[in-house]
Amino acid sequence: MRRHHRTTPRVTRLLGSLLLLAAGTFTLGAAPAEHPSAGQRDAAPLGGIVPAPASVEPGGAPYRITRDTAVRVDDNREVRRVGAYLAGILRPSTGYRLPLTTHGHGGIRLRLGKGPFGAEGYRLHSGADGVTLTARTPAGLFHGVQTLRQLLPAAVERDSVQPGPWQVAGGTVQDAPRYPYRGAMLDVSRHFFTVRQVERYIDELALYKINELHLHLSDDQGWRIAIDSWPRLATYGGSTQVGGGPGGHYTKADYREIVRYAASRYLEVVPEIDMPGHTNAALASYAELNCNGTAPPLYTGTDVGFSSLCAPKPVTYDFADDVIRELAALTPGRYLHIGGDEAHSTSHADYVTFMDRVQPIVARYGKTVVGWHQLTGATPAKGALAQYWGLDDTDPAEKAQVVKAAQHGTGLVLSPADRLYLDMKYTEDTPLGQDWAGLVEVRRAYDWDPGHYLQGAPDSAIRGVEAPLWTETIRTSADIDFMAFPRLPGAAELGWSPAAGHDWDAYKVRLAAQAPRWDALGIGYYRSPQVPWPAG
Ligand code: NGO
Repeated sequence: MRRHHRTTPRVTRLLGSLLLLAAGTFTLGAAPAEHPSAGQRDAAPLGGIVPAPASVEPGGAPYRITRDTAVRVDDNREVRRVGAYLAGILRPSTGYRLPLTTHGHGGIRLRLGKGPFGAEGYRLHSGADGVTLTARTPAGLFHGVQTLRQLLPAAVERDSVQPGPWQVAGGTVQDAPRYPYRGAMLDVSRHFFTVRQVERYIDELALYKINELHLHLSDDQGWRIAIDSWPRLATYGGSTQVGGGPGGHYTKADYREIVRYAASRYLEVVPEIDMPGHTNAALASYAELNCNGTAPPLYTGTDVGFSSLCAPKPVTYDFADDVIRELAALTPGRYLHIGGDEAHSTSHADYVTFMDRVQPIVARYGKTVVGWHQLTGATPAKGALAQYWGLDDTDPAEKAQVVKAAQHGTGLVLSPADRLYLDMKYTEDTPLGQDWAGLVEVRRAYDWDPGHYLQGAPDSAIRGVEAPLWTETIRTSADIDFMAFPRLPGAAELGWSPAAGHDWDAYKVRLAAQAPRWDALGIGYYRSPQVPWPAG
């Protein structure tokens, strides 16, 4: 692939941003040389987006969306749906009709076509006559739409009519992700989040081309998904949360709605039932799941590592079978996450027995196992993914165990806690979050390479990255936003953009340019001093 934009000398860009900063009139975009006219003042230069596209060839006349613009789609249900989604974003702020049509020419065109796009890539071509997005799949078109969104002025995100002009820089973007797994996790157990709150987060994730939503559905403090064969899990086990609030759970209809909404944004839901530890909510709901036959009380604290399912008891596997069967039936996605972290109250032998018995259940119901990387201390099933959540300085022996599993075919999703845990405080003054893995400022979250993180792990084993948000201290959507922004877009870029273009100095300028968009979307964020935010 050609890399015109990427070869822009770094020094020039850096100098450009410094000059802008010095002038105190920071405008959107990384490369001032690409800011020719006043009408373009507020629009991003081609490529000045997050995550950075694989290749950008700026040039030619820009395209301006006007009241005569139509959104032209292939005569295909899904393409039409992506077109309707795009029009839904553009109509309120432009005030234009933007009709969806399969006829005519010019305007904004969404088409399926052949090309080097892979399953999720796209090409965006912008010129005087229109913008054309081409992809092999609707998912590719959807990601292309996110690029188009970011190329338009931030005011396009507002829900009332704005002045415009609505101009897209001229040129061609050719784009495809580095990794197939680009995830975010939301812990809905420690604090419960409603369907609407989850959907809000999904929309935020989609803007950055994240394609996996991992839901941490059970933990010591709450069981959040209705299971018909074990109804007390949700009705009793879900009846509280950290600090003792009312908790809550998803009915099957709620969960299906989340899955449907995620799919409409091209995200796959990865449900997690954490086992055999982190199970107090289940143990409290059913006495027979406990080795001693006695149900403990519900738990609303934040300690970890004290609970365990009873590996020697047959009923444990009936339970696991029922839960996995019902959850798999609700889940169109490929994966089912079985946790496996911090089983400190389970002996190693019991842990291995448990995983040996539970992993085949996941396979029986047609899903692929994902587990936290402690799973590599047992025998990961064929095709399983292990999610690494250690630190840069985790014990080399523990890392070696993960690397060895990767060499034997286990796929890896990287979530280093001192890089990608969105619940870590930014600084010691951050009012929310924890600091057990250290403080994680924006640069630290971005500035590492998933391809070279675990020495010795084969390239083919690295399936991608995931940014987990644990919610011991997180209660509201505003809390979610503050911890996710601005670190989440960095995680997304690590998963999407080519390693060759990774550059903090260029990234922080593109990141800063996102802030007016977050303002327009009502997303509050941490104004890290490491990022050259626009004034105001
Ligand atoms: C750990 C622990 C979770 C905590 C989280 C808080 C994993 C995989 N297990 O991560 O239970 O909520 O840290 O940062």
